[in-house]
Amino acid sequence: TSTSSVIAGLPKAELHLHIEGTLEPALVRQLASRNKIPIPAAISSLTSTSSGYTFNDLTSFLAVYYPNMAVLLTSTDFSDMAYAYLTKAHSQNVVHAEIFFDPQAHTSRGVPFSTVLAGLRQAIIKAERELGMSASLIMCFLRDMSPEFAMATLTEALPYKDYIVGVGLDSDERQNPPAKFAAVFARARQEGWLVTCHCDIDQQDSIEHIRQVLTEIQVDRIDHGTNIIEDPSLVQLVKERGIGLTCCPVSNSVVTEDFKGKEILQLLRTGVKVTVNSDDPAYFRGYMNENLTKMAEETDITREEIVQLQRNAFEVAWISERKREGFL
Ligand code: ES4
Ligand code: ZN
Repeated sequence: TSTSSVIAGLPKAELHLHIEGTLEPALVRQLASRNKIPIPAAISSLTSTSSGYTFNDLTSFLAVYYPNMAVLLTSTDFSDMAYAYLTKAHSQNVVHAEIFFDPQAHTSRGVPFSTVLAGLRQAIIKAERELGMSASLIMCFLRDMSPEFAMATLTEALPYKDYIVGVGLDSDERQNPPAKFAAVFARARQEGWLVTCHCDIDQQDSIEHIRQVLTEIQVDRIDHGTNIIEDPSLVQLVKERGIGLTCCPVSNSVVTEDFKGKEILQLLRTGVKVTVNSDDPAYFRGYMNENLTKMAEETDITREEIVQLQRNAFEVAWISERKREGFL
């Protein structure tokens, strides 16, 4: 069998996926039309011959990503977006997905928190029933907004605590260190939520940010975090604690020059619980299979190691031990 059929056939868990990053251009158009609002500029400028969005860095990506969210207004919009992703993931044999959502990107536009959550939750329930999939929600705070807004968002989420498995930190990392949100994450942990933070690749203060999430925030996972390879003592720490790194090679290749395949593989071979995920698949044009295929085509990863990436994902997934045993 070919490597691509091994990849396609593997039961997979996806642990680093922004639901707002699954808005395909066709769905943006459809939701704009349904809500009788203008098609966002980045979409209307796409030519019929191009297959999708193009970017070359994080800034150019975020400049399209946030404006496109204007089409998301009703709980049905959020449900349709999430169900479209879950259907696509299911077609690639993803059996469990932990889905990031950015409530502040919606409440700051006047969409109620309850509308966002109700829609996402509805899609998850439908996917469990109709596709036999398992999925959960991770609420992310926008690090380029204030810690006060993050804390207010946390408070707003408390009535829905049981519908959210944990909290994360995303958006623009420049000048926005994890420590800025230490009090927010301390409160989240008190409330019983699990915790993860983005430590994007090749940031100005990558190692310092990774140190902060491990020692000041006490994360359970790190999103990206690939630069940890520059500091053997931090690598040792994540190994000892069994902390997972959710890496996204296709995303890396779009927002920087380097997909970091070599580093991802080296960390895997060192025994770090590395996983491979899609991040914003509609924008970066790669769902789970395409991310694993990129690793297979552009590194010397073995088939056994591809299987190990998925074993890692189930091992560091935020699920009950009973459910974990069922997957492993
Ligand atoms: C993101 Cl690629 C990336 N970086 C930071 N924040 C994000 N949110 C969604 N995608
Ligand atoms: Zn991400």
